[in-house]
Amino acid sequence: MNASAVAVPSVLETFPMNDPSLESIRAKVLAGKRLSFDDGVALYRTHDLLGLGRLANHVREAKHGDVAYFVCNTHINHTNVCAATCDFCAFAAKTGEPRAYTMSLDQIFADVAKQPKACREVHIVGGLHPELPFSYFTDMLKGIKRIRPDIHVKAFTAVEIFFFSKLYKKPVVEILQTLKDAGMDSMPGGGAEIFNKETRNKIIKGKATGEQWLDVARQAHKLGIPSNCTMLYGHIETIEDRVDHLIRLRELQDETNGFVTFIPLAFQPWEAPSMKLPETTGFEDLKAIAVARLMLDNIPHIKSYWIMIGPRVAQIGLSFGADDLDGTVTEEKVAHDAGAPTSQSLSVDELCRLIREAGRRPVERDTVFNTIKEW
Ligand code: V47
Repeated sequence: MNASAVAVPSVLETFPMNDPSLESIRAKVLAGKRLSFDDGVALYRTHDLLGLGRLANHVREAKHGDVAYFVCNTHINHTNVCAATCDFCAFAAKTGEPRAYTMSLDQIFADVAKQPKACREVHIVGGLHPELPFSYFTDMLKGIKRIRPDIHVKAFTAVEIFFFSKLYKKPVVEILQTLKDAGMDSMPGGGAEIFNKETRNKIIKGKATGEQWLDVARQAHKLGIPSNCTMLYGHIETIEDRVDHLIRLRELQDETNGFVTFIPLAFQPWEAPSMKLPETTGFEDLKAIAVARLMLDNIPHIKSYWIMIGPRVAQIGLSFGADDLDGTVTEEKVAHDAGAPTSQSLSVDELCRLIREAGRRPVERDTVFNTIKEW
């Protein structure tokens, strides 16, 4: 700063919090200090949404200024056949059910081939299919790279990797290395749900535990495979479960620095098989984004996932801690099978409009946040 310039105090420094229980957190945020478990609980409990937003926005702007990111991407959900039973999941089907499907490799390759040149990322997630050979996955990756060597393949959640390790009787590290060699560039963050064992066991049968999910992510990061992370909220989890989940992600990130983005996933209840619960509210969705930004001080990006919270709330999320809107997202099935009322995709123009109206600068990125274009 030039010697004669006067430092202007930020909004956060100037105005006290409406909720006095947030005052000590404000002091920590201004000092750049790490927040505790109790701080996380206080943030979730507050009704001062605007105060919470101010705190989160302070951190968001310190990290990313006025930029908001998006990616031109597409989703491939190669199979919905799944050995696990998750009460919240309307996507999964058992073999033999009329709605069960598995895409052939040729169908997958045709889907990739029809993507415009501007598409930078293919996001691949499927059910835990107990009968596919491992070569289905390695051939899938190699084939996609043959068709589009320039496209980033973000494929297979930690839950799928753990399942492959059991099914094909190979250590996780070997599965990861083989998939990396075949073309897997990074991993999506799904399947984390909620780590707390008691809560997880009530809603999930037959898939990786929280510890196993974290261990796969750890091993991936050590092999140089970056990944995202998620938390499913708005079901039976408690506030303490949510804070515990965020802190476990933060601890792993201290160890590996391999997480790129955190995505809060709002429970989509409409077609969920055995969870009759209301949809999340705008208040809860914005809190999930803001608390994540404040607790996850070491994870660079927080996503406002318009597919699950709708473009209207996602846009406001850009002032509550989020710096990314995900992307154009064609062909998404997990949320839409659960009845998500959002559209199947947004155009670049629509994403840019949402971002500009929120007072941010739209920047198109690749999966690992290299800038493709400032719009
Ligand atoms: O793994 C399943 C969750 C995940 C429901 O990494 C549900 O960039 C809400 O992980 N309501 C898939 N959530 C989505 C996902 C994701 C999305 C966008 C970007 C990235 C990324 C990852 O959705 C599943 C599961 O955790 N899920 N059913 C439901 N009814």
